[in-house]
Amino acid sequence: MIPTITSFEKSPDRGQGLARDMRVRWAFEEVGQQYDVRLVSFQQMKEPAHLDLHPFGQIPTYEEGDLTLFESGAIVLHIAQRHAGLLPKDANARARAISWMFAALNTVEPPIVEREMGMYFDRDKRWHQERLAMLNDRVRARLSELSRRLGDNDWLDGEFSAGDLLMVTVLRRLDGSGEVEKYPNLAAYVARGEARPAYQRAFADQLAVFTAATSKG
Ligand SMILES: N[C@@H](CCC(=O)N[C@@H](CS)C(=O)NCC(=O)O)C(=O)O
Repeated sequence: MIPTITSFEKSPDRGQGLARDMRVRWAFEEVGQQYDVRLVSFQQMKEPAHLDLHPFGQIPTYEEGDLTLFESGAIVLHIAQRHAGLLPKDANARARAISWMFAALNTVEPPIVEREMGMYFDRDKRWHQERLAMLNDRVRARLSELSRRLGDNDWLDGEFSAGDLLMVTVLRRLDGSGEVEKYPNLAAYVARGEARPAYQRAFADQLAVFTAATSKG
């Protein structure tokens, strides 16, 4: 049975691959699993049919037979556990790769998203600049720590894993800010992820959705 995921009908990122379905698409491509995509509008995401799949009314979701999942990290982990290619076979190495998945989503992504939200929603507040400075510091602290740990390695812990897949998508959320570029090894790490054929296929597919939606008007 081919799994079905949900994705934005018209992504607010204009097809830059920053929406969280990109991680899931990339994971599918890495392991060679076909998948279907059901596009949803912002309105549909808040309607009962979608809320049955996703309690918070968001994308992505995953459906396969009688299994429904939400949370991009849980979905990527499920794919990685089902197929070879995203988690090492050795039990300890596998546990470490899963630690990196959590680190990406639980330690590195939160300050990045907090900064992003501040930029979108608080620009007109009188305290915005002061808060932004604090949010930038928090992001920079994480980038500096991550850069130190990555060092000259290609990936975070041995072979490319689901931990790298999630970390690269998280760092990509800083595209255009110039923050990642301050750490050449992190910029090269993101570029290595983006150069993977599986990433490129996933990126092209989500961009095609946005392009089709835009041409329809
Ligand atoms: N922690 C969730 C976050 C999901 C999320 O924030 N999805 C965004 C798209 S990237 C969304 O659906 N936003 C619309 C909304 O929250 O109304 C995950 O990783 O899946």
